[in-house]
Amino acid sequence: MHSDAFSAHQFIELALDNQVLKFGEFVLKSGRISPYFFNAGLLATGEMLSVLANGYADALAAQMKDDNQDELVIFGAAYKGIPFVAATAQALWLNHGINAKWGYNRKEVKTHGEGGNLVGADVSGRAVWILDDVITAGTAMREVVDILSNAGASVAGILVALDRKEKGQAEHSAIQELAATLNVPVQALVDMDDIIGYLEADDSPYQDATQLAKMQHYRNQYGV
Ligand code: OMP
Repeated sequence: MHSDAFSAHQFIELALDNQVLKFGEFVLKSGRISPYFFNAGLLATGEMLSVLANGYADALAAQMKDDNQDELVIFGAAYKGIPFVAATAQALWLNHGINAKWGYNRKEVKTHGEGGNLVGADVSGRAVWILDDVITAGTAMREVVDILSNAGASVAGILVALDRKEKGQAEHSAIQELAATLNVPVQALVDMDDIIGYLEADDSPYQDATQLAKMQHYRNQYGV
């Protein structure tokens, strides 16, 4: 199994080539109007899922260096975090020999069979790494933290594909707020500055001065 080191530049290019990352005008969950949107639902090929999962697995393996790796529990937030957590558990095993426990939530509570809204590894009493796609203002992530807390779990860390590096509830970025509130590492594979840096790069096939100006303007408005 080959596993190249994750490259933000390559990931951004792959995302643009496959319309995962798009430029235009998008209304975000926070109500902000953004000149770009990252749709992780379109990471819908074996190659893209592998690149993402290998990136998540490398980041987690680096975080776990000094800890007991057998204690690693990873949790995917419904819905988009679910395939990512499964693929990452596999990448951790195949690339790093780390046998992580993994689970996820479902949005609809099941009232028959085993019941409940959590699936997979038992998270009760465990410190869990949350995997998700994007952080903007941090609302989605705070909901996941509540789900875990209601299940008797604590948060060991947060890992997302994209940190849009935007203001959260106040002047700090959503990631900074989460890190400060929970006192855990919060990490992203790629952030808004990487995307701007990619657009500025001389060798970028997506060079576009108008788009770059819109991105910079948006960053001035909502960025930190
Ligand atoms: P917050 O809850 O504001 O942090 O927004 C994060 C969520 O917004 C993600 O989980 C996505 O559902 C969605 N989103 C994207 O998927 N891609 C983006 O580029 C921006 C958003 C967004 O609406 O902010």
